[in-house]
Amino acid sequence: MTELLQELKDLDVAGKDIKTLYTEISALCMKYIAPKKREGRRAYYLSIEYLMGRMFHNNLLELGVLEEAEKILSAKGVNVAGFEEIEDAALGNGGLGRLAACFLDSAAGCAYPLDGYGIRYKYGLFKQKFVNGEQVESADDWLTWGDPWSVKREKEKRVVHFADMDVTAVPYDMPIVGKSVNTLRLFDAEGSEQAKKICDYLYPADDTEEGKLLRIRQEYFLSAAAIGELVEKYAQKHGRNFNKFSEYHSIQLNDTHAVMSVAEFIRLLTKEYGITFSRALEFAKHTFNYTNHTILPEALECWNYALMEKILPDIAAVFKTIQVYATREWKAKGCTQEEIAAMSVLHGNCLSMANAAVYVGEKVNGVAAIHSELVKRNLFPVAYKYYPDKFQNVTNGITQRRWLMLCNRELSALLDKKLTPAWREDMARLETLDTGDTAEFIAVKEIKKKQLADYVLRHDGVKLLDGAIVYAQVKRLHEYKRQLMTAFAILRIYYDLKEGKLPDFRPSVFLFGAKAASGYFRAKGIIKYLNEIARLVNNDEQTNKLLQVVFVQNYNVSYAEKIVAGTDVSLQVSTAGFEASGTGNMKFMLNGAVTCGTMDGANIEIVEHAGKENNYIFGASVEEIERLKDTYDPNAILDSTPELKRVADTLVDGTFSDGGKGYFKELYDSLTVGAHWHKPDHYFIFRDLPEYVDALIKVNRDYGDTAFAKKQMENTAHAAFFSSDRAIADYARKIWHIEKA
Ligand code: 26Q
Repeated sequence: MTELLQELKDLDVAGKDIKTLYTEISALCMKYIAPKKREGRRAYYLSIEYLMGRMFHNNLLELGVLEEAEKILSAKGVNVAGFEEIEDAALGNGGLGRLAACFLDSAAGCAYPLDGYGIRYKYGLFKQKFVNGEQVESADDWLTWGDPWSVKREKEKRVVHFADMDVTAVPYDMPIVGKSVNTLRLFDAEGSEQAKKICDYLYPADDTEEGKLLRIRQEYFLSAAAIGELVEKYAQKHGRNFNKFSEYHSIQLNDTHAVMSVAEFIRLLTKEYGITFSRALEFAKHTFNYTNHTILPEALECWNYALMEKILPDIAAVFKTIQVYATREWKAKGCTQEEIAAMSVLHGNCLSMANAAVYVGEKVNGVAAIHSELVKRNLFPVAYKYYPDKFQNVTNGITQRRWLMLCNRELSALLDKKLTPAWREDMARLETLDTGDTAEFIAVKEIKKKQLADYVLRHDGVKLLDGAIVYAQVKRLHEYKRQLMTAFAILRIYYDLKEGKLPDFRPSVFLFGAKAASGYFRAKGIIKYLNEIARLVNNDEQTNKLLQVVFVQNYNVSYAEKIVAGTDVSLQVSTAGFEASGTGNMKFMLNGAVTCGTMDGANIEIVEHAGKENNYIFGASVEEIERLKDTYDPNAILDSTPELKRVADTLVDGTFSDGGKGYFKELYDSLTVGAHWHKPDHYFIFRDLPEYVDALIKVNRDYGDTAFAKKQMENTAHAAFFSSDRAIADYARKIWHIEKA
């Protein structure tokens, strides 16, 4: 890379702004990145989301020139901190999209042959700001920064047919750099105005028929563009005999959003290559795999058959025929009518994308040990009965390159000093960290907290309390994640502080970051409520040196990089059984935060590795929640616990105003009355709240001892398992059967 560094030295920077420099430096780097692909079996990741974040620092790191390049540019008078303003590529929403990005990073990093396919949305996930404490959304026009890391492949465009229009899918390739260079191929839609709309936004609202059709179009557009290409390339090489297709391809469906690719594959083989349906189905069964990311019933995609038929008659027909073949197979196995109904791809007029994925998928996996058990036991029990070998677990992971080496260079340098840089290639070496020696670790944490505070001040205009414990809950806003429970816990602490009941309380900052889906009324209400709590608490002279609440705006990958490094306590408090895995929990752990959380998702494995004694675990287990379901009475708890009632009542007693929007009353009713689709407090906030408050106070008491810093270090020391390098190796071994180059 000496030539690249020489080119950087020769670069004329005079009078150029950050955007121009970004474009030119990225272009220089791209000259040195060439896809290195070998023939043979490859895996393909199909995902509707990719939450890549900034590629600039990551790619320079992978090219091995990051620090040297920064030195060269600084010497020329460039303010390299300016590159922190580069817009994120936020073509995703949350964990599922970030997981896709981490997996691509790890596959390239470990030289596994894995390419990604997705959609090149014109606008990423909306930008968020708060006006009067309420979320205001605006378009995320990420392309104003250009897209210097992608190459448009005009020649490889292909046409995707719908009954009412043709759309041209134009690929843009983003190299994924590591030991090998893989490709993320994102398709843009060209053609009529209506055609172009397909790639405008991620998850367009689907509460109207038009919205649903647009979602179906997106899913098919991705599926048809990707599968069309793979099938065509195969045929060019191997001819019209598809016997060997599955020897060369393993296709991973990231949740159900690209399940139409199964139908497209069968459609192509039967219509264009003269293969029989049953053989095409057999080939599909050896090619596709499905990862489930949620057991929430409302997130399981069902498409109305007639709706799909309207714009994709052949695809709808393939699903119908799959149902016919499946039913034959199930009858031969002796399944009952109920069992067949439970596994059906088409029942009534509903096409179940999950059931299709389970039936056709060679392997079906959950994303953490407990989640994979629930997938078998609660979500697909019948399929598990008849196809037990399909079901696998692959616990999620995160890339240590972005989530430690890039976001926490200070801790990385300390690990280099203590362990030699060998840990960078071999994360297992973290286990040998001497966690009794906390002084330098504490010093690093202080630096990262200071940097976080500077960032929050710049972005949100809020000055964080000096020397405070930082507790953070950053993730999509969802009721099951229970940001509302944290709100109640904070109020409980606030009232206790005012009444002098917490004499030795150490200054604490509660940091939130989350976007609420645009049509999700309650999520928006929770944001407003937390912002109102922040206003009350932060302006109370009696407590505001001790307790601070900050909800940062526009939480995204780049913000997360600051927060995970500068946090002491990671809040992971979902109702047991609902968080499939969580991956933020792993990022915090790696950066030396303790987890204050429930026995849910990957938290369970985190405490298995890092030790229960080094974390703060509370709340009902999955089994207890299951037992509680029928008898749970939140109102009885409120009536017998005045401290809880007092905080819950702030939703309706005039303590806070939601500006007449009705948010708070609706939240209150969801907890005390329920709604036509659920019982009161169906995420069991009042069951877990008292234990949660105790856990938070215990953390507060423990903090400041070297024993607490040791706990934090123990988390870093046992984080190797949560590297996505390990997760990718698991997929490679259990599911894809691919080898490192
Ligand atoms: C479904 C139907 C209709 C419209 C939208 C959706 C939809 C869209 C996105 C459903 C779910 C998602 C995203 C889910 C997600 O991000 N899940 C998270 O995946 C992570 C990676 O496995 C896990 O760590 C998290 O626990 C899980 O919540």
